[in-house]
Amino acid sequence: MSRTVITFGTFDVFHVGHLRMIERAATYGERLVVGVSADELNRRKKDRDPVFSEAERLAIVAALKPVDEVFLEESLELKRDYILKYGADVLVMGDDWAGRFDEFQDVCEVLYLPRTPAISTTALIEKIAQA
Ligand code: C2G
Repeated sequence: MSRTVITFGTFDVFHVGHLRMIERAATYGERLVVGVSADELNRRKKDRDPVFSEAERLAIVAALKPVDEVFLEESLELKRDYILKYGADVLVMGDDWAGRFDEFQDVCEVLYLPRTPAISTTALIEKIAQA
């Protein structure tokens, strides 16, 4: 049986932690669908604009070898709709979200994978700003 995996993220200032998460997510099925957070959602969530626009972030994620399909994640409240729309069998998230999406266990398997240590978009932005 072919399994569809879905994962979500902003993927701003794309780095190796993002890549590892996408590579590991892909190993749980045959098709990987990635929801990329909209600029507006990011503003609501993090109180700042992403460095790269949603169109740029979508283009970067779509170009990755393990990724079969991308879409714009407009709202955190629509997760169940996205899971059903894309026919996901597995939802993969970083463990910074551990427990937060357990409510979807009735429609798909929910997995939280450990994050890559010591790298983040925020730390990169600070490092670049100081350079
Ligand atoms: N990630 C990771 N290791 C890092 C940094 C990020 O494994 N050092 C993972 C995160 O856990 C996440 C993915 O990479 O699974 C994307 O990270 P973010 O862009 O920071 O995602 P976030 O803004 O938390 O968006 O609907 C939920 C949101 O869209 C998630």
